[in-house]
Amino acid sequence: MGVFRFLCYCSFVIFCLLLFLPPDVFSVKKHDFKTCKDSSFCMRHRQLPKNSISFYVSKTVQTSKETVQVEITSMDNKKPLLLSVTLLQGPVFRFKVNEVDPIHTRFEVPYVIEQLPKQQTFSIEEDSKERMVLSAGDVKCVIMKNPLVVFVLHQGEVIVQLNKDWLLKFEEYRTKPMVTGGGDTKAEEDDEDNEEDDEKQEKEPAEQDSESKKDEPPEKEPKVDLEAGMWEESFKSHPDSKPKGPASVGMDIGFPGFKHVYGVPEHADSFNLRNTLDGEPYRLYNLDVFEYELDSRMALYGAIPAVVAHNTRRSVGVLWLNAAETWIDVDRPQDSKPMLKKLADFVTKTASEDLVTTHWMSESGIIDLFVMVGPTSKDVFAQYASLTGLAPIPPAFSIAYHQCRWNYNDDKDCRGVDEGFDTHDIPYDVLWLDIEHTVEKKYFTWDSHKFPDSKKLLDELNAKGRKMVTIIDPHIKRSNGYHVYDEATRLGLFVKQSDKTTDYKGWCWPGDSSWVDYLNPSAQQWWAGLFSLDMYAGSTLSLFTWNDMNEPSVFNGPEITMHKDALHHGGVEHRDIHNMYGMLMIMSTNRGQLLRSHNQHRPFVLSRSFFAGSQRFGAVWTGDNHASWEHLRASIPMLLSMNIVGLTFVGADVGGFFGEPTPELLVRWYQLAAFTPFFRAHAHIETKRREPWLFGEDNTKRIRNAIRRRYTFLPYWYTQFFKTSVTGQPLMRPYWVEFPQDETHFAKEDAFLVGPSVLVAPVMHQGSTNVEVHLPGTTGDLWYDYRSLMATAAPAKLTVEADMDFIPVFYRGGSIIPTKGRIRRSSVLARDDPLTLIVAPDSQDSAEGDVYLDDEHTFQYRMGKFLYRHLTYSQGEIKSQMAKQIVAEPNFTATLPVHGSQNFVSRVKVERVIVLNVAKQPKEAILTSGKDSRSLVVLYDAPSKSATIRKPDVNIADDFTIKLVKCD
Ligand code: NBV
Repeated sequence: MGVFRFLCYCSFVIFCLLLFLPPDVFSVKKHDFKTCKDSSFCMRHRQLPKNSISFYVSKTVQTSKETVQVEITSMDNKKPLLLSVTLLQGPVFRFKVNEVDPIHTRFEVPYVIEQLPKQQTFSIEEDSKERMVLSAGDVKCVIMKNPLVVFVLHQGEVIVQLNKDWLLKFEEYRTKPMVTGGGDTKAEEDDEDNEEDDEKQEKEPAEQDSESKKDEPPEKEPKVDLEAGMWEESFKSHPDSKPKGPASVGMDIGFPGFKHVYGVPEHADSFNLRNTLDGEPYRLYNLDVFEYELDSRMALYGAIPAVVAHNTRRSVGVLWLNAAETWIDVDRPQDSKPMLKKLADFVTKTASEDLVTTHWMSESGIIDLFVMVGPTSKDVFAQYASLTGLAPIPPAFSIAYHQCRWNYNDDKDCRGVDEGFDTHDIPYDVLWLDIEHTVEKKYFTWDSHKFPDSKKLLDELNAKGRKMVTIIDPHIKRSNGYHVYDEATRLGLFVKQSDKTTDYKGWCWPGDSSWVDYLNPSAQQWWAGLFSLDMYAGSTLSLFTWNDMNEPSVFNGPEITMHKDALHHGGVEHRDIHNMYGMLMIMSTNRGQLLRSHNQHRPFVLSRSFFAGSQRFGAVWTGDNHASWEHLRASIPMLLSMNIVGLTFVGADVGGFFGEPTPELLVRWYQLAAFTPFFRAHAHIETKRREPWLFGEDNTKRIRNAIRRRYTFLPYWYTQFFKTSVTGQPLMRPYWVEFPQDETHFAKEDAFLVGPSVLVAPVMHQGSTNVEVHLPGTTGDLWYDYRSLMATAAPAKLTVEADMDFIPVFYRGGSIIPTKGRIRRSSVLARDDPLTLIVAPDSQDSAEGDVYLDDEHTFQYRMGKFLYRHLTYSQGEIKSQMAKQIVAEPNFTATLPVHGSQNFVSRVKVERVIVLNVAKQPKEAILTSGKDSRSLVVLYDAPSKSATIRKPDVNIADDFTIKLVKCD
């Protein structure tokens, strides 16, 4: 035991040393992480030949107007499973497959579906020997009975097909067979060199019984023992005792008529998912991957098992609700498959020849599949939000700029940085403290030498409207006398080892640690209580939280995470909940922040790990990226992938966490990130300091401008955050969300839109001073250059000059964008500042937009204390009215939770309106608001054709019109 502890200690020390070596020396250690071949269930599913084992409907259990339940039986093992089909409002079809009478209860994911949408009724149009047809309005579900294949149709078009390739595989729990000799464990040596492992595997002849030989794949692949790893499995030196044996589930999901599928974050890969059959499947298994590599399907910190498929006519989405390790193959063959003849009667529209098939494989749990029918992408996003929840409006400070580094060392350092921003006239809202601020990495403590009076520091920053964030990780130092450890031990709130009694132990930053079991409702409650102001000494209401390492990261664990056979509340194996551990943590942290303010103040939590539904609890960042142009480029597809599956408040470390950015890279990073939802600079402890003013006058000016640009657009951002909070629409959008028919941009990932109206085409190549910008749309659509204010007709491809001072940004014709022009130290100080409205008319000389305001930090808006104004422009006349619906979203409207209330007292005025594309100098403008009618001065800039209406000084809460008067 002593030797073991010593060895553990040595490996921990080596691990830590590696972390501090100059980052360039290392790149990702691939062999620390599994490939599909190292994961026995992945192999068992992946090697299933298509159309080899079919299921058939063996019995109808229940049919009602709301649910159909049938028993389905595999030709292979004759064991029945229960398939139930329901239709939810959306419409969303839900398909569940579970064992009929399992020997262990199979895990069903809690907390993600907050409130199930209402069930819809359907009629059973047909129930014959061949098939059962469920129908409701535009949608149908056709269950072909033998072999079992399920089709979802919308308006007569097949949009999703389940089990078309007969890849449905469900490993029922069973008792372990008596093994004579040998065992089935394929223990591997703890080799440093993975190639040796590979060789060894290939040399070992696979033992296969007659049953598995039947399914033997074609000779081309090296033989793999498919029986191996069923009852015990090891990776490197880490055994997995698998007490319940094999329990995996899998199925193919096809999207006929689609060529493009997106989603399943988190991967550092292209936005448009690739064909995986020539390599590894996409893996979802939350991991702390040191120096992650790009263009890779390796798992990263977070997992959302959902995809959206899109073509020129429609979008459709699926959510595979399973929190266990999951792999997804994507097959996009060139040749099309003929439609099943028997189905042809139902198909009124024929999809194109395109077909993308995905193959989902999870280690345990059940199949719980939601098919979001669309038909527009905006419908899919709303349907996804109706299942997994909406991202609430964050406190306004959190969408401004954040300054972080590992570490701001002490009180003096923090004050120095804070003053630096003031001296250099750069706004910022939040200063972050990493792990070094604690006593020996004991979270919820402050090192009193470094921070003798944290409250004073917090209060002084708060006086300038600024907040702080401290890091709180889930690993708790095993140290008697540390209140968090003592209490969690006493109350039994840690995850347990597989022996069920001892607390799970591992190594992390504090050394010997245990992990809080956030699945346990008592642990959630207790954790939340730790944030109360009297429990968290030295904290105030202006201190917020960063949850890192919550995959969870366990330095000496398998793949640097927790053992799968560790046990959670209720005897649930870690294997079942792994991908949602991080979400459970931030859920509890979020609850803690709510509790400490008696539900008065909006929480802010940043998390590295995430799962479907995490959007309800906080923001997420893309982890430890690198100061390289490649990582800058990768940030867009990564953030877009998250945004289209509900995770909207996301960003990447500005400058790159590892390594040293050149000043040019840093400037370009700021310019791009100012247009991403979460905007934070961060750096590794070993990097040189990189506060914005350390790179020479010119670069300070450029970074200052980039950050100020963020502050200028904050009213637009805040309005978008509000709209996302009621509609579930992405904040950062790929072109196809706004231009669904423009196929040329379906794979685009070097430019994006913020909301519907602002297009961003960043500079992401060293030395580049121009960008090729594609302005999407059809003839008649217009775009306006942010700098020159000049209009360009779409569709267009133009080379836009982008010297070091700017990146190309365009306003969409037809929109009105609220901005604020005054420079303050923080967003809070600008709360009552007046607005500048930018009117960018379309070719019909009309535009619309909106602006949302509330107190920016409480929940009063839920009681109707907010303002939501609808702004319109037509033929020289601007109008502001109370909005009753979410507008300016083509094809999508959502009614407000509280109809456009005027209860909120606003001091915000409109100080300027800039109307673009005005052909001639107007004479004046007439403002009318209630009884007030005034003439306003209009300045005209002939080269840009922009008319600036000066000082309307009307409160944004008031109804008003401003009319441009032409010269005679
Ligand atoms: O807490 C230290 C870092 C943190 O700065 C970073 O942002 C996290 O992603 N943390 C990871 C642990 C160590 C990384 C090498």
